[in-house]
Amino acid sequence: MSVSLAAIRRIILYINFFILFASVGNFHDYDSPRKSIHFRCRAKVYPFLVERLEVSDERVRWDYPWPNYRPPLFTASSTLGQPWADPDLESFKPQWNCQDGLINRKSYVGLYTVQEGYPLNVIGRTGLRGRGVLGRWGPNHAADSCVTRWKTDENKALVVNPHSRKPILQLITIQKRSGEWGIPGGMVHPGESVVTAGKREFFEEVLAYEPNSLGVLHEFFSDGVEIYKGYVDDPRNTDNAWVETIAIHYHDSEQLFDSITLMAGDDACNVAWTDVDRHMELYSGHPKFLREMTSRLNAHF
Ligand code: RP5
Repeated sequence: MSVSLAAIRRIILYINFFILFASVGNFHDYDSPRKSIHFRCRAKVYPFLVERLEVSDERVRWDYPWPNYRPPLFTASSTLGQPWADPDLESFKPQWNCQDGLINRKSYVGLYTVQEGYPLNVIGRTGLRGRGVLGRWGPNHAADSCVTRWKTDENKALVVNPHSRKPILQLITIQKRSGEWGIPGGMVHPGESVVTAGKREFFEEVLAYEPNSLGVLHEFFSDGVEIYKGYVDDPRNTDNAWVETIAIHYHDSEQLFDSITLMAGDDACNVAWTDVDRHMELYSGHPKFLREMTSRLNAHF
């Protein structure tokens, strides 16, 4: 049996992500927004076993003086020459902070600084320079689709949490190949709208492009509510490249999903309805969306 170089590279990448996520753990402090927005992207180990320079909470902000700050530089060779990735900045001069042809290089957070030709992370230091494993310098725009339903018992009655006395929401989650669970989503393609990207990723990862579900869900997906727009505490972020997203909430109040079989596809290896509460462990900055969706519907959290 022969194994291709690409397959070996892929396996190494998954192992690296597994080590990364195991070392990061699931930190989300709902009572300390400042910490929870820029925590995972300071985890020591980065894919390919690159190590970040340690950045303490008070040193995150760029205006905190740190004259000798010179973190390691890393841009994964696996991203070089890919159609979804920017070229090296030596020869490539993108239009920062604006719509650059089909690529949106604006940040939802505000204007970011460009220093010596490199965009600076709009939140602050991460302990790593370069583009890491991300495709774009500056903001990498993503879209996330949060699909929920009420949890019901065998008689179709709402299941209520005995402590909060509020009904329990269930959310469609996918398991990434790294082992972590998250909300279906992915990067916005050049020229694509965020809403279209969110739907496309959902159909790829949750319904494995099942064509019959498209018709049933067409109207459902025209009725979403934006619950988050901004920076994501993604473990892949660096000082010069970071993820931002728009998360859209779709609630299935008409039990449309009762007739739909979930089937993991694309980069998801499992898909499931999961009960929502504040202890839920989710990939990247996704725990942030849980509070919004539960408070919108006055559900248990
Ligand atoms: C997360 O990474 C975003 O919220 C989005 O879900 C995801 C996009 O990255 P890929 O899944 O496309 O790698 O930070």
